[in-house]
Amino acid sequence: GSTLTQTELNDSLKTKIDLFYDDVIAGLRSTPKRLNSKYFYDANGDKLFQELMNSPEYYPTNCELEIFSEKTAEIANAIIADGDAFDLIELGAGDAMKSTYLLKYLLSKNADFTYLPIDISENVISYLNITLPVTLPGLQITGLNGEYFHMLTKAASISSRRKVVLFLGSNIGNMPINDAIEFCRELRKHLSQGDMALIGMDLKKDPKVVLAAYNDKAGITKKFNLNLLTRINRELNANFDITKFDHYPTYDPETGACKSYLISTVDQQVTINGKETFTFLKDEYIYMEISQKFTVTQTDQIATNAGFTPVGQFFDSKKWFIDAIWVA
Ligand code: AVJ
Repeated sequence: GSTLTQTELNDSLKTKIDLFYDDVIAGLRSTPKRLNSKYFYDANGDKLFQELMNSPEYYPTNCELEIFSEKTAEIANAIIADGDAFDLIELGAGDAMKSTYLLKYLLSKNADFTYLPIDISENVISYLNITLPVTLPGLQITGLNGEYFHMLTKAASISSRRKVVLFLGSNIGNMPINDAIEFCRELRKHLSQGDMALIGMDLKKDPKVVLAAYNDKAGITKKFNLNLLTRINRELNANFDITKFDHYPTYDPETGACKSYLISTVDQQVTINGKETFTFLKDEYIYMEISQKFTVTQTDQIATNAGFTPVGQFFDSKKWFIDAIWVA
């Protein structure tokens, strides 16, 4: 539907900085302390993630790029379906490098579609709105800046065409599995029968390979985590001393949960905005991020659980990553 839910309405009345502040305070007040990895991506975080994607250990992006460059036609044919006009919506589009393969192919086949990248970053959306029509002549693009479900509601209000939603990069893995299922249910609610989702998910593999990807030798992942503390210092007027936190990444091959923590190396206090003080004991941790790894069976179960039917599976040559197509 095109009406905002009460939560969407309340959230849209708060400024981004208020939401960030509320989330940080709530996370640091909880036991154990936690921060939300969705806040990693300020301008510096975006830059660090780009660096990480070029590091030898971080494999997921390369695997998914391989899928999109090698299986472009198969993916495109699966989403073109019966040739009707459609909206190709991408949640968290970033630099859209993977989707560009697909967009280029769809244009070459004269497919009738509009590309609607959604991203929380204003920079990302204005960059895509300006650059993509140049790289991809003839592309119809409407970038949407905001929260995923707010913008999905907006997308539905401007067009009633069939929807194909891309959610790539194993961004879904940044939620615990139950939250991921809830997220997919919510996605399903924003779609109509016959709409599709194309979801990229990182698969379980040699635990050493997974852990190395989140513990790179150059220390980019560590900087990436610490950058959130720097962001809180700058945007929320806090005084984290980032030299007094250590990065601790873990991977549990049993559950597939890859988690990262920042460990306080001393007893210390941090104040936010001159009024909220938090005590960190030596060795106390802040839970920063989960990057869940899945079995192929689990990916089907998530689809079914959320009210989708899995209809297609695309893998890289090492079978380290899956792009799955689900029909609503
Ligand atoms: C792009 C958000 C899926 O979890 O693998 C990379 C982010 N975190 N290294 C991931 C990330 C640490 C990445 N996502």
